[in-house]
Amino acid sequence: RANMSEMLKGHGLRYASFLHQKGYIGGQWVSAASGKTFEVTNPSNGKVIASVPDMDEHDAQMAIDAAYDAFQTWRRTTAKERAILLRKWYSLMEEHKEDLAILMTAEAGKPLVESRGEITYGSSFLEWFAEEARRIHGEVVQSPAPSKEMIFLREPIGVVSMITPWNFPNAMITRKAGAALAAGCTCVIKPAEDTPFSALAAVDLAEKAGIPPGVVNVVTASRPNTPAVGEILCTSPKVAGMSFTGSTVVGQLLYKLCSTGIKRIGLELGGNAPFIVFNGANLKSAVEGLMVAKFRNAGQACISANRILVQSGVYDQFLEQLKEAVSKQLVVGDGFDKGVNQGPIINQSQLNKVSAIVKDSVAAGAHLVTGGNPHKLGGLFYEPTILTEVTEDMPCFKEEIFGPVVAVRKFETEEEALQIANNSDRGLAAYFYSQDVSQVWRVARRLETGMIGINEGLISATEGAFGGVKQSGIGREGSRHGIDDYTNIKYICIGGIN
Ligand code: TXE
Repeated sequence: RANMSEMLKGHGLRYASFLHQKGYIGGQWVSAASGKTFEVTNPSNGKVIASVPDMDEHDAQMAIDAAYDAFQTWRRTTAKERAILLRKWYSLMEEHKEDLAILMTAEAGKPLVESRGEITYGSSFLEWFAEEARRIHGEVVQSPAPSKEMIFLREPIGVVSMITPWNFPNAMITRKAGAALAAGCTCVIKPAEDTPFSALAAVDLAEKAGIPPGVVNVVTASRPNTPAVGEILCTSPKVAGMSFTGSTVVGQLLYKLCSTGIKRIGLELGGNAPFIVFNGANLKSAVEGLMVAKFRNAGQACISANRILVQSGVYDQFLEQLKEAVSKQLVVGDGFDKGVNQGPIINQSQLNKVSAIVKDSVAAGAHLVTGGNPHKLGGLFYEPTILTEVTEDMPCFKEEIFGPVVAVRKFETEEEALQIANNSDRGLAAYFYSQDVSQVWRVARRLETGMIGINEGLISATEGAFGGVKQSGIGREGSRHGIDDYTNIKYICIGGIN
């Protein structure tokens, strides 16, 4: 650790104390009861950053107990009190942005500019939900009889378990925890095993902001221990709900586990976003939009553009401009190096997945325009890749690639584009470029996704309602709707009024 914190200091880390090597339960920084730990590595160079506790279901139960006890008092705080604490947490996160970004780049490999951007995005949820906390209103509705009054109260659901992914290790925590705390819930967070330090550093600041012990807890666990931890987080009678961001297959598993206790569940799962460029579109802005929607975080985003559909009238021109942008704009390397804008793939298993998708698609007849191999830097780096002549049955169109690979297909008519776009069991995001107003509405209405970017490649925003349809998930995060998963409506009927 000494070496690593020295190394991180070299990158500008001010407070080595942010590199927590303990879990956080009931306001205490704790080891696993078993004493076991696991190592976390930097995906840019494979070096060990430090170790964190390898907690199991017993540790998770302690965290649930702490959250349950804390809920009894936290639920009775006023919205204003909670808003003040959330705002304090937000300010501290802003103040320590650079340190948080350094930790994130070290464990997630993201270019430092992107890590800074994520902390800005992540902390913005705390500010947003600080404001929303004071606008969680009940309703008084018209009753069917003059002798009755009917009231709906909005109450916090209780303890919420949160399982979060490695691709946005800060924002996926604040987007959930900000909303939960605003509503009066408490939580137990199980961050991805690749990126626990961002979670622990965020919670360090929650503690410094004065958020009471037990309101936010973090349980770190290795892959082998994760299923048992996940099970207790879904099935403990003290848990009221689960909020998960990750793969569809794990989402399905957690959904099943939650069904036993009829727990509330929010799921943000994988996508397979179509990105459609129609004849007449502004090609310059379409290419710019695609570069952001595809290559941000090396393509490791659930709203990453996955299936690129280009109408025949602009196909050749678009492809030329795309090739130029890919060859000129992308600099692959260690996220700490200046000018780098494409970091490594998070781990070997994800790199294998990306490689296999490209290989199998090429074997099935896709044309490799550029890239298609591990990058010459070695390790977990992959070349920016363009595939054309893609068909719908190829892995690069059927699966979520989650890597820096653009798969392009030509189409003739709007109807054909819509059919291809909707021919997926996922429905998270879609993008399209068009200058035709009536086409804009037609296509927006017919695309079967939870979110659509029209002439825009960057749709994530605190104010936006983030979520999918089909197997991409349930519920919405961010926006004012982000609170809904964390509240119940209690209906009260008062009779005997004369
Ligand atoms: O996801 P996992 P992985 C997609 C993307 C990617 C694929 C696999 O396509 O290539 O999923 O990635 C925890 N019980 N997305 O394997 O396993 C795990 O510890 C309880 C999309 O990394 O779903 C981590 O905290 N928890 C996505 C979290 O689930 C379990 C982001 C996500 O990991 C568990 C990530 C279990 N049995 C991947 N198994 C998005 N929506 O942005 C794993 N986990």
